[in-house]
Amino acid sequence: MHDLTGNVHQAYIGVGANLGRRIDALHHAVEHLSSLGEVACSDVYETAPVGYEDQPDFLNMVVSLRTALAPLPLLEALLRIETEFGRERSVRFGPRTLDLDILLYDNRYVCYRTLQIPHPRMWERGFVVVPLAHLAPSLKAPGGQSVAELATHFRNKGDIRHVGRFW
Ligand code: PH2
Ligand code: MG
Ligand code: MG
Repeated sequence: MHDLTGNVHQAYIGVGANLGRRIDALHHAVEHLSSLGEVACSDVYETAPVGYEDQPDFLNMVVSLRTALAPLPLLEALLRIETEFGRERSVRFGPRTLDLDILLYDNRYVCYRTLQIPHPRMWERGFVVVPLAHLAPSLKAPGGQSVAELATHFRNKGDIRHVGRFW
């Protein structure tokens, strides 16, 4: 899988699931992301729903993906992985069997109609920042804090519970 340059890019993918067998969804995600490049996985967290609150708790993790895919082909590949797992799109922020979001892609800013990178809400979401801190603790968030520092503000509030390391 190569972009026009053949270079490898560092992407971080947010993974979430809150319907059906949630751990199977994460397993499906890791297996298929592995076919797009080299992966490294954060620990898994169980998190209270953010945004639309009347829905089950999520399992969340972040996957580091080193891939030659450019942003839009990567997005298309992620949507295919979601659909293969039976994802249907209905309520925005609502329940989903599998959600794969591109959080970061190198140091790039991308703004297409269908894709914005960095993910526009990632820094305010503990379910993203806490697992990201496993993979990229010293990366700088927009306010200048490291991801590790930012993660401490979200931990220990009871809405982000450590489940364990599966991969
Ligand atoms: N995803 C959303 C909306 N709310 N809440 C949690 N805890 N975890 C998610 O992955 C999540 C959410 C939209 O994608
Ligand atoms: Mg999402
Ligand atoms: Mg999504």
